[in-house]
Amino acid sequence: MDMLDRSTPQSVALETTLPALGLPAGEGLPFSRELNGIIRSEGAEPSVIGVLRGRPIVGMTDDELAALLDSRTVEKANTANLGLLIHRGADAATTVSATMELAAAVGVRVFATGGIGGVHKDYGRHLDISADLAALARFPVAVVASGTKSLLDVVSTREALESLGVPVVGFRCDRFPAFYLRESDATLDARFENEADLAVFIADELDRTGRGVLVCNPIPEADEVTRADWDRWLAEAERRCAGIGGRDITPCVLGALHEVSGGATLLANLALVRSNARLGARLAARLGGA
Ligand code: PSU
Ligand code: MN
Repeated sequence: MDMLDRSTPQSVALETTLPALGLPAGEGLPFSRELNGIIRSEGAEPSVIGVLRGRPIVGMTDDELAALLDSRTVEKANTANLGLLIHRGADAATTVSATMELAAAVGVRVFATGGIGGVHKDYGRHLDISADLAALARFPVAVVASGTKSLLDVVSTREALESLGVPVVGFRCDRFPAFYLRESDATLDARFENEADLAVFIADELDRTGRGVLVCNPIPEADEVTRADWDRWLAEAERRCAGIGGRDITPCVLGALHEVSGGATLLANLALVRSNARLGARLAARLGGA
């Protein structure tokens, strides 16, 4: 396969579904530049991952990312359809699962994002479980995230990770975070206090198992949303997305939340991704021996 690899030993993978489909139009590129700056300031290297005209790229330039974000036909790629989109020469934004697969293919071991996909709530329709969960059990990448999006069934998502045998550890937290909220009812396998110790665990665990690790970093306290606001916003967002399913449900609910909350969930989303990029960079700098 024709793949462009610009990774370095200090690379932090970044996904393209977030800028392409998770943020309002026009905000993806400036935010990506900001993340790149944060990662470089910590001595690591940003590696934005996506697919342009059928070619996977690890370490997209700003111009390449701009082309992807401008593409009218951008598709959302997970591990199920990634190969088909490559085969068809498509433009594709990679989700957590597809980003992990491409990162692992070139040996990138750290990936920072917002929240992983998971088990959707039961709206009385059918089962919907993100490919992100199985990817964590398949690819040797440490994913730094603020748990799973609180619009999902958070406790079932945590249980599914356990079933898949994925270690779920917290950075300075005791409970599985729920994206906009620092805590959920679910627990973690361990708490880590410092980056050096966490980096050693990650290196050993990825080497030992060839599988992934989920590193949970809760949203900064100052940016957390209140439980009461959250419950209200989610109820309204779910009403607006009634009848939508499959790969379109997450972007729909995220977009509706941003509107219903007057932009508050968007600010929270950006804040937690920045924080995860910083932690990912510190880990990658240590893993890469910088
Ligand atoms: N987190 C965000 N915004 C997003 C996503 C996560 O803050 O847009 C994306 C990620 O790419 C994740 C995907 O992998 O949503 C999950 O989609 P699905 O439920 O269809 O697997
Ligand atoms: Mn799904």
